[in-house]
Amino acid sequence: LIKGFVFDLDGVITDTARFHYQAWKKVAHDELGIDINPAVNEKLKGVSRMDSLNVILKFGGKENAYTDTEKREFATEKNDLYKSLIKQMTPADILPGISNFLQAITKAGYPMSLASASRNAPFIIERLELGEYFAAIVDPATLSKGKPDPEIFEKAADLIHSPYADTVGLEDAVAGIEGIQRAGMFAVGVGKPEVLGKADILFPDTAHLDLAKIEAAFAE
Ligand code: B16
Ligand code: MG
Repeated sequence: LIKGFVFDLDGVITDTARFHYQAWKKVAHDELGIDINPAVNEKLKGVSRMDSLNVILKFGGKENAYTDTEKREFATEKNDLYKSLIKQMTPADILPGISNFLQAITKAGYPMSLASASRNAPFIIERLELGEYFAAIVDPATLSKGKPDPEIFEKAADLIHSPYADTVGLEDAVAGIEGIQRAGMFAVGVGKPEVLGKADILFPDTAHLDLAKIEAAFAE
């Protein structure tokens, strides 16, 4: 039986990827002389702040051009810009169907926690006014490895005392689905079959998420 749900944030609960992209695009252009494109942006999803910077530097052929101190400054500048963008977020930025889905899970009595790589996740949850639904949020500063390592999902399940085999994880990224499955959990994908074909159950978008279907697929 299902004992708990662990959620990714960006791409499942809200679309913060567009703000990450906007902030990285400016810092990459202004500070690094690198012009990133949507294909690079795809590679930043679910990846930590520093790793995102490294992806961009590699794309621009500048992976060894800066000291660690300089890199930290670029990351801080990006985050300051990002924070000014997410300040404008409101509950209207919750993805379609998510509010109803969270309500249904709560009504069914399952605890939920957040497995987001973002250090800004608590602030975003507050802006979206979804704090009441999540019993816990993993602090990514405590992680030694990023997705697709299962660590973040295991911590999220531990925080709500949900045994891994009885936990359902939701993700929109390949690395996230892999992490959920490596943790021994049931993976719910949100996205295209070409990308997320490995998920245990797949929904084309958040509006189609259906708790009864997940429970039935889990019980199979
Ligand atoms: P921050 P998720 C991830 O969120 C984003 O997808 C990724 O683009 C970002 O770099 C990462 O959080 C770190 O975010 O700079 O705010 O700490 O998909 O794991 O919810
Ligand atoms: Mg995501």
